[in-house]
Amino acid sequence: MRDILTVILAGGRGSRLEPLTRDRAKPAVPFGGLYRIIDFVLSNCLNSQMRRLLLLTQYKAQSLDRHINLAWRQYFCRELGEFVDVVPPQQRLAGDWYSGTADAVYQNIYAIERESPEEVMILAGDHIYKMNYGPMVEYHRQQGADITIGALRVGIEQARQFGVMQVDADQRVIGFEEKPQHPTPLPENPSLCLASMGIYVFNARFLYERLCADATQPGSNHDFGKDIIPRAIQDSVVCAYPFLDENRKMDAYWRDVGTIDAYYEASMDLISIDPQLNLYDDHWPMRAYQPNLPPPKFVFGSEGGSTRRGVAMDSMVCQGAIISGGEVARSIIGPGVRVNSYSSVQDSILFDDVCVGRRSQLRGVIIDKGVQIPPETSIGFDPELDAARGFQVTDSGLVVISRDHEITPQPSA
Ligand code: ADQ
Ligand code: ADP
Repeated sequence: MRDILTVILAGGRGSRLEPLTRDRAKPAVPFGGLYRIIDFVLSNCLNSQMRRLLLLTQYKAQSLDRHINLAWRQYFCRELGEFVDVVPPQQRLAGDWYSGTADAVYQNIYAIERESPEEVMILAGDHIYKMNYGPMVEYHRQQGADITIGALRVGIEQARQFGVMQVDADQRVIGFEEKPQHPTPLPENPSLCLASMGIYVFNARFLYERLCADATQPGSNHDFGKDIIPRAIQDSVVCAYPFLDENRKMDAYWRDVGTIDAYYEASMDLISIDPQLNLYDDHWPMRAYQPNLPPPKFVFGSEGGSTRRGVAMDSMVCQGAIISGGEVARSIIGPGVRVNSYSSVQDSILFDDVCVGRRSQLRGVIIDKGVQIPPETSIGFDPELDAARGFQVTDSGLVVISRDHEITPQPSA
C-alpha cells in the first residue's frame, strides 16, 4: 500500500445537512457522539495501512483542520514518509476555487505527482462505513484497470442520488450515468441498481492525463461522476469493485449521510442492538478525538422528597455527560451533556455540552453544540410550534436546533 497516495475529498458544501453545516464542513459534522463524519474514512485509511493522505477542503474548513490536528496528526510519522495534509484550494491552475471533484484533484496535481504514486485512491470524506481498501487495490491491479470504482447495490428509488453503472460478466463498466432520473436496474433484479460509492482507484498516469484533458474541455463540470468516468468507459478499462461484507455474500454497510434524514438514520443504526456497523470491533478500531473528560455519570435526581433515577437505555453516552434523574432512550448523548431531573430524551441526538433543563421532553430532535434547553420545554411533539420557534423541521418530522440557538422558556400551560 506504500505506492498509493490517497486523496480525500472533504470540500462539499453539505447544504442538505443545514443547519449542522452552517459553521463547519460536512466531514467535520459530529457523528455517533464522539466522532466526526471524517473519522470513519480516516480510520479506514489507517486500518488499511494507507498513510499518505491529502485532504482537499473548500468551505469552512477551520473546524475540520483543527480536528485533524487534534485527533489525527499523531498517527502519522513524516520521517517515514507518512502524512495527513489538509490542502485548501490552490487557485493555481484554474484561477478559481474548485468547481467540481475532478477540478479539486486537478488543482493539487503537483502535490500528487511529487509523491510519485503508482495509483491514486480517491475517497469521499462524508461516508459512514468500514472498508479495507487493500483488496480493492489488489483487485484493480489484477483486473489491469485504469479506474476501479467501489460499487454497491441499492434500491432503485435511492439510485437517483448516485452514479448508476452497468457492468459485463468481468465487472467491466459498460454504462455509467450520474444521478439518472430513470436509473437502469440490474438485469437479474429490477428493483436494484449498481451504485457508485464515489470512491475510485486510478492509475496515477491515467489520472493525470484525464484531468489535464478535462481541464480544457469546453462545457465540462470537472466532476468525476459527470465527466471523467462517463468519458473513460468509452475508451479505457473501468471496473466495478463490489463492496461486500466479510463473508463476501451481502453488500456491506455503507451510508452517504448527505441529508438530515440519512444522517439521523445512520446515527440510529449505531444504537441498534445488533448494529451492522459495530464500533466495538477490536480488529477495526475507529479513532476519534478523545476529549479529556471524566466518565459519564448516572445519578438520582430529587424534588420535594421524591427521587427519580437517571437512566439511559438503548443509547450511547459520551464522556463528561451527567444524566441526573432524567430518562434517555434510543439516543446519542455527546460529551459534556447534562440531562436533568424529570426530563425525557427519546430518539434524539445531542451534541457536546447540550443541557436539558428539568421536566423537559425531547423526541426526535438533533441538537447542535452548546444549546441550553430551558426547564419545562417540549420539543418534537408539535411541528408547527417547533417551526415557529425557529427550529428546522424536516418532512419526516425531525427537529434540528442549530448551534448556540437561544431558546426562550415556554410559558407554562
Ligand atoms: P456526490 O456525493 O453527489 O456523488 P459530490 O457532492 O460532488 O458528489 O461530492 C463527492 C465528495 O467530494 C464529497 O465528499 C464532497 O464533500 C466532496 N467534494 C465535492 N466538491 C468538492 C470540491 N470542490 N473540493 C473538495 N471536495 C469536494 C458522488 C459521485 C456519485 C456517487 C456518490 C456516492 O459523483 O457517482 O454515487 O458520490 O456518494
Ligand atoms: P465544531 O462545532 O465543528 O466543533 P468548532 O468549535 O471547531 O466547530 O468551530 C466552529 C467555528 O467556531 C470555527 O470555524 C471558528 O470560527 C469558531 N471557533 C471555535 N472555537 C474557536 C477557537 N478556539 N478559536 C477560534 N475560533 C474558534
